[in-house]
Amino acid sequence: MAEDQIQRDPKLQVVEARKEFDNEFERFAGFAEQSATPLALSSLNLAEAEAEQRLLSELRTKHLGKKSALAASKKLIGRVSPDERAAFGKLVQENETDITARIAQAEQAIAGFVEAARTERQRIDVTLPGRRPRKGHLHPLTMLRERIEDIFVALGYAIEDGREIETDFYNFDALNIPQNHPARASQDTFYTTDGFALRSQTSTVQIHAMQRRGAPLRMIAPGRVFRRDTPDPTHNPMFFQVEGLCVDRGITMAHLKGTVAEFLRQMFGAQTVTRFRPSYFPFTEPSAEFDFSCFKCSGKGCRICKQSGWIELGGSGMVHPNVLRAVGVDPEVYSGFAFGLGIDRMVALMYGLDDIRLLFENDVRFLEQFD
Ligand code: 2NL
Repeated sequence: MAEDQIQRDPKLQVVEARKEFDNEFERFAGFAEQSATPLALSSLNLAEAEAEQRLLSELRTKHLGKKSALAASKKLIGRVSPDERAAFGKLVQENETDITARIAQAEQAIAGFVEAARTERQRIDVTLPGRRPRKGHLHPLTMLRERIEDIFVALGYAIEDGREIETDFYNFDALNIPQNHPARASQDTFYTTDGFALRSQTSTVQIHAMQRRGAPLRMIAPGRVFRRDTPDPTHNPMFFQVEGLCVDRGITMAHLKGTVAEFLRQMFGAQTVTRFRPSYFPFTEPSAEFDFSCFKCSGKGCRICKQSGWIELGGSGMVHPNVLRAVGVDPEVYSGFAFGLGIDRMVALMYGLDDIRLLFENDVRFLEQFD
């Protein structure tokens, strides 16, 4: 429509604007049908309906806003010739009423639909069973370590922890391990920087504890130790150990035997019998290895104890005077016993594992069997 024509006939401007509105409103016309859910809406999903809602809002601004053709027409009312003014005013007015009503109707319908769709999306079936969280549990090595700790804490022992990298003094010298001992060789020990090694037993923790606390002292030292073994079903270069230490005036081998026997009774039942066999360790004198009656067959002989009725568990002995001297404890005043056992070996035994490496693969299918 040519500009000058509109200038000459203001009515034409109103009619043209109305045509444009009708045209653009077309897509929303179906929303306001007089049925519960107009077909035009029911085919939309929530996001689509919300998009329509935005478009409709833009349409309202365009046709009813300050910059609309309608607003311009309203300003024109005072400028048309007096004899045409009433008719023109009425036309503009009717248009405004009509457009306002139609937009409002469509807006209401679409708002109702969006509201219902949002409610529907949030609907939950409270009778549905909940999603059960997958519950984890401690590693079997941790479970056994904690059982051992509990038994010794009840006997008055402290639990001590320490570093995994040690100097030769803590790893060997203080433990009376001679310079030429094979354990010191780099074939057996993981050396890091010059003069440092990964601890090959948790005795290192006990040496630190004796230096720090002096005597008397009762403690256990559970922890990770490292040895340069080639992995096989019964060896792993990293494994877990508990060592125990009791130092006081008048401590004898009888205290050692009573303590180890009581620990094993609490571990495997009151009927458990313990036996000691003479052995040798550089850090104890005398030394003994200990066995206990098989928890499976009570000593009759079975697959677990290899028909012997006994299970070998660890080593022990009376703390060597040189060890006490190395940490500044007078062996003329104090004596002590010590013992050590492997936690991995014990877990393997108790669960009938034929390969201790399973404990370090962290395969959940294996680990979840220990729940
Ligand atoms: C074994 C043998 C043993 C010890 C560890 C120890 C610690 C200090 C002083 C004296 Cl600080 N001894 N520990 C004593 C005897 C045996 O372990 O078969 N372990 C798995």
